[in-house]
Amino acid sequence: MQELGRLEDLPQDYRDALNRNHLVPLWPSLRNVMPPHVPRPRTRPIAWPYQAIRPLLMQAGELTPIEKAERRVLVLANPGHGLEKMQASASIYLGMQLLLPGEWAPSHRHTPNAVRMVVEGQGAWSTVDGEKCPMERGDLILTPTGLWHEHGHDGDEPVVWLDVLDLPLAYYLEVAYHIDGPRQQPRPGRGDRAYARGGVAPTQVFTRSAKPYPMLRYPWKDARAALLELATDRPDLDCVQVTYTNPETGGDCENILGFYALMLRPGQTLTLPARSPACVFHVIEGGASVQAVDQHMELSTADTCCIPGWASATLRNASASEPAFLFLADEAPLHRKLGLYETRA
Ligand code: GTQ
Repeated sequence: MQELGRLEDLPQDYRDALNRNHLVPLWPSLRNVMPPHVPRPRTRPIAWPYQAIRPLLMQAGELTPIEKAERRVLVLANPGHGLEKMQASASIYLGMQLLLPGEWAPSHRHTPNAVRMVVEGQGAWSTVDGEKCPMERGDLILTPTGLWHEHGHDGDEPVVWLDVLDLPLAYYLEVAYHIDGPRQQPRPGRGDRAYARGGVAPTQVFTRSAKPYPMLRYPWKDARAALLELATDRPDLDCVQVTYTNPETGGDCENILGFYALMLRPGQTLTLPARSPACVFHVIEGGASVQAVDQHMELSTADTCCIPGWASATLRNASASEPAFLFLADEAPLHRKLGLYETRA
């Protein structure tokens, strides 16, 4: 490949003249912005053990009252992007949020899409668009773009959940903002009940759905049962995975990030091919190792890691007798919509 001219090859007075006129020569940077054949992600493979996060999060509970935080979150920041950028990957933000008994995280709505994956504790709930969603371990709760949401806690132990947002993308696009709102009045009706059974969805012929996001809570007990049944039903299947979908359209449950639950059979090793989107793994039950790029990450229950796009990953269930269950988030819906989605053998 042709070596291109460097900035240093240009006379200083010429470079100064470019600067003064807010102009930049492309050729010294061309190979950097479009490297040959494969991108060079800033996103690094990195793991955040829950054991390291939990005591610091509990300390935040003592140091910072909820009124001073609104959302008491420690952000899982990928050093490849610089910690201050608060990015796990190019488009994914991850945060571990703590709500203590009796606390209330006030109602607001914002442009970024969010989901919560409940990590520990009982008695908390999120009201999303007037729908009160109980938060139990492993539940996935959506707060899609523009919908009011608030979090409350009627239990007696700390509740922690993992927030996944497309905030880095919204911020980069200069569309990120929020609006504070009044306390919500929960109304009757729950999508997680109306749409509880795959294959039997409310008929859309006579009345169009009133809601772009008909299902806001995906109970873990249902996703777990689906995975176990799928594993039994399809012994030939390597990748025992379900996608969290919009039950009316069958498409991804949110527009930008994709969410999935994966079961590793006892003793299973699964290699996922390299794909353009970055991916997050969070262990709901059991333990697993993730090998990607030059990193080997041992994950226990409640641990989280991310891997860059364009890298294959090998997952291994740490147990020979029990299945392991993982929650996955990736940038695939975004890449597909942009026509940028790729897999590499
Ligand atoms: O719970 O609404 O981690 O607005 C970051 C921003 C959580 C939330 C985050 C948020 C929230």
